[in-house]
Amino acid sequence: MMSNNSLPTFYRLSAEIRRALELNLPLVALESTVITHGLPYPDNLALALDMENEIRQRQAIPATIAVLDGFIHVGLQPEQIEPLAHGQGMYKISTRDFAPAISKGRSGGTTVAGTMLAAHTAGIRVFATGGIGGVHRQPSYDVSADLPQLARTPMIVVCAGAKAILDLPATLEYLETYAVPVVGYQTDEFPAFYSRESGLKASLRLDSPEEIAVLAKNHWALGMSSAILVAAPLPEDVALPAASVAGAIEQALQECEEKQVRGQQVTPFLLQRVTELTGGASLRANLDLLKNNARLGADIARALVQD
Ligand code: PSU
Ligand code: MN
Repeated sequence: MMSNNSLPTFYRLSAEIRRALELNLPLVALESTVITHGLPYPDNLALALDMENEIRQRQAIPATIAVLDGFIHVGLQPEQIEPLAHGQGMYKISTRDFAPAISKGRSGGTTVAGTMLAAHTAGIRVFATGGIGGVHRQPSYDVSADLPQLARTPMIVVCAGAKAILDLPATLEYLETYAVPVVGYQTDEFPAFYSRESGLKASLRLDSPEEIAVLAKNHWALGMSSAILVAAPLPEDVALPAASVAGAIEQALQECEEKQVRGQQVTPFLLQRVTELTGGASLRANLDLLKNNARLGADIARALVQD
């Protein structure tokens, strides 16, 4: 169990991560539900390794987080990422699912919420992902555990906004209520994952990693224990027009309702259907924005350890 300076026994930090924490080197956490449930094989495997490389090229250290045989791993070897990418028997592990996964010795990918919990416990302050979960448009009550975790975890989370499968205005209202500043990175808007615009405003615009680091330090100096959500629009050359994605989203939502998909299957079902219905362009956009966020995460992590 947790004692002074030590983690619960079911945590496994790689030697590289332990050393980086001791020396206060820039670290960027990465989630793994995007590997197990978010992207098809083999793109998911290539992507996981590419994100790590992008972070290393920017003089930061990647900490991919997953649960393997009931242990929470922080920092994975490529041979530990491989079975996650194959996906067979892999659980989707959000905050609710940690204790069951640990108790039963399961393996799986950690969601944004799950990754935040583990990364924060390990002492990591920056996390790069693709899209966060949020308030769903339907079924009638479905709010991702990502939102309450953002409300209670002092970390910087870099994303490309949230997919328009969600109720984006309600998602932003939730973040406002729970004191999570939403930073538009080099934009005034909250981006909508495949599209650079949503028509909704971010809380503020910041144009550099250094300004984001200062904002985060001020936020936490105020006694706040919530996250800073940095929303970076995906690169222009891979962005899809919002109108071209809207039809696919409507159809996916309708099928979700007809098939009565519920609980933790809702998000993977919608993501997969939207990907199928929009074809290869959306997959390319998804991979590019993840790498873009990894680079920004590394730059923010470096800014955060300076001074
Ligand atoms: N959005 C994406 N891709 C993803 C996810 C969300 O565009 O892979 C994953 C993330 O891991 C996120 C999770 O934390 O889905 C949210 O699932 P739920 O809505 O069941 O909380
Ligand atoms: Mn849900």
